[in-house]
Amino acid sequence: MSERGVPCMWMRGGTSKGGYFLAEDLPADSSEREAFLLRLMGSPDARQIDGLGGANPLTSKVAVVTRSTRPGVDIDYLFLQVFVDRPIVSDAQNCGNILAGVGPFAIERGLVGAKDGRTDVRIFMENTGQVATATVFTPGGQVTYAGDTAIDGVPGTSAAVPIAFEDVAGSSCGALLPTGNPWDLIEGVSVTLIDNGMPCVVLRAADLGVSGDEPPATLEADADLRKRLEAIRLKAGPLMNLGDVPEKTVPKMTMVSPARKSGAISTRTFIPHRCHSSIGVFGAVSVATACLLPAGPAAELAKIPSGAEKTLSIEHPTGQMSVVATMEDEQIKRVAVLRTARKLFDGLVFA
Ligand code: NQM
Repeated sequence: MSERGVPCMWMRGGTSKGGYFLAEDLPADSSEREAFLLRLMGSPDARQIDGLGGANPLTSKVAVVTRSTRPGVDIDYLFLQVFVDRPIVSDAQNCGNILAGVGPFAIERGLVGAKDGRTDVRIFMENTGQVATATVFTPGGQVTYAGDTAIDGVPGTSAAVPIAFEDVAGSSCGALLPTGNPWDLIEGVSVTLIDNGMPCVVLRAADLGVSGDEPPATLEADADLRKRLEAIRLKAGPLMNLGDVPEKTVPKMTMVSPARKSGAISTRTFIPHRCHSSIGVFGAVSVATACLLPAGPAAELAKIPSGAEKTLSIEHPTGQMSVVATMEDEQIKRVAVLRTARKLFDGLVFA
């Protein structure tokens, strides 16, 4: 394996970065594939010095892509999180940021034919068994990454990749509200346990003694805060049908506080042990959904726009992520986000 090299594209997808592979180029055996990906990223090692990982969970990610045999779907996408400092490769969560690069990658590898202008790519997300539609900019039938769309958390601009989701509720927990309640009490703290694409525990920053607009590094340095968040998370996992979660990257822990700018709500998210420099895509969708519930820590703080199509800007440490929710009978019918992606490298990797 190491001598011949393996075809790989390195891409930024949204505010994350990682390796994109065709499934056929990776070892078929899952433990061999795991060993390969750990060597590729240089894990376990906090600096990932002997690999391509960027020493942060957001830059230690992998997409495995294959042509789909499912009706109405173009490609299947499996997301793998390669832990930085532990020898673990996990498929227990999805990633909507890495998803942004999957459509362009599939077109570039010839799995999907491009139209002149824009090409819709229907993507089955294997981690959660749900479908997303990504729209890729393809003038003249070629993927083009350059464009004028800016997303917070990424410098400069690139071509827009709008992504729409239908029915992502209960992606990993079996139900939008796995306990059936808009809020529960854990360790004396009011929490919303929610999964609209990503299992999240939503709780008020003030209930944990922080204001909720601290920089991620300040929050990460607060050992008491981290301990309280982890104690709540370990109890939330089984309640969310996720089983025991000490070795899992879900549920995520999102602390909410009133919006500081023009958004709906302000967030700081532990994913779950490092504080996100922005917020995950499905994380933002789940928090936006928590804002739209009849009660709970987010619903009580959020500023909700009127109308059937609601744009909720979720504020995060480096700006805002807009989630557009289309409502029907007071339920969310469809959710859309805007991302960008960029090809950084295409060649052979050695691991
Ligand atoms: O929630 C980080 C990211 C993510 C996941 C994480 C993501 C999502 O920003 O859809 O995108 O929460 O682990 O890439």
